[in-house]
Amino acid sequence: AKSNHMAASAEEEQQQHGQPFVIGVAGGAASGKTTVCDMIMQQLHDQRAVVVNQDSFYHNVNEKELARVHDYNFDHPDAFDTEQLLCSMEKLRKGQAVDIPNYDFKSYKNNVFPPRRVNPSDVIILEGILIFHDPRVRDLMNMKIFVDADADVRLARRIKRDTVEKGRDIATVLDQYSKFVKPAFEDFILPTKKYADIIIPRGGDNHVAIDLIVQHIRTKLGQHDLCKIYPNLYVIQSTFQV
Ligand code: UZR
Ligand code: MG
Repeated sequence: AKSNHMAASAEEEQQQHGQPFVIGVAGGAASGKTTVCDMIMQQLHDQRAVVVNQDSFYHNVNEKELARVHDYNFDHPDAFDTEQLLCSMEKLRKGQAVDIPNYDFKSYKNNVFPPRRVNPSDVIILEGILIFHDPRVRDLMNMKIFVDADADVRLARRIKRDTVEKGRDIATVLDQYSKFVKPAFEDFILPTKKYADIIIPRGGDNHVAIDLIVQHIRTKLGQHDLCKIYPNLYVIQSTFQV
């Protein structure tokens, strides 16, 4: 009940103070989150919109862990610096620019220079496997999307992606999948699906779902733009709504 109350207040704040509209896009690794975000961004080309990736907030892997990096669980909630993610998101919500760490998947370090400068925007899309895990992060969101894809589809995509983009061999990818990726999906990612407002089947292939989501975002943005131009309109609206 508490998180419901917080979600409602995020919504109210967004409408009253013209705060950015924050969208969370979660889902298993290689489920199509990035594609969904790209499609939303394409359709919102006339708006100030930005994507923030949870990947950017991976902890540095230290020397001791690096020696046994195949035993390091990148799919666990503790692999991320959630405090820093929260801090960056809070600033963006207040309309401040932030520098977001630049994480390198090859060196496993988050201090690649330069950091990424993210400017204040009207729509902020936060994307990542575990962004629904921490209630404080969830409470920042005005809309929560879970991208659904069957496990075999995710595994097939992941093999392609990790061999082509990350130069890994298939044996390593499969090993990591059964050791970390699959258990973490079942233990930490799938249980957060219940927090979603919208579940998109077939990820980035689902054009109807993307169209509906973009329509909703435009409606919400229209509301807060009107409030900016006619500050009294909010009072009239709320009188009728109560
Ligand atoms: P998406 N990951 C890496 O492969 N290397 C890293 O240094 C950090 C993360 C993987 C991570 C997770 N797990 O499954 C995936 N592993 O990136 C999430 N192992 O990526 O959300 O884009 O699908
Ligand atoms: Mg991705």
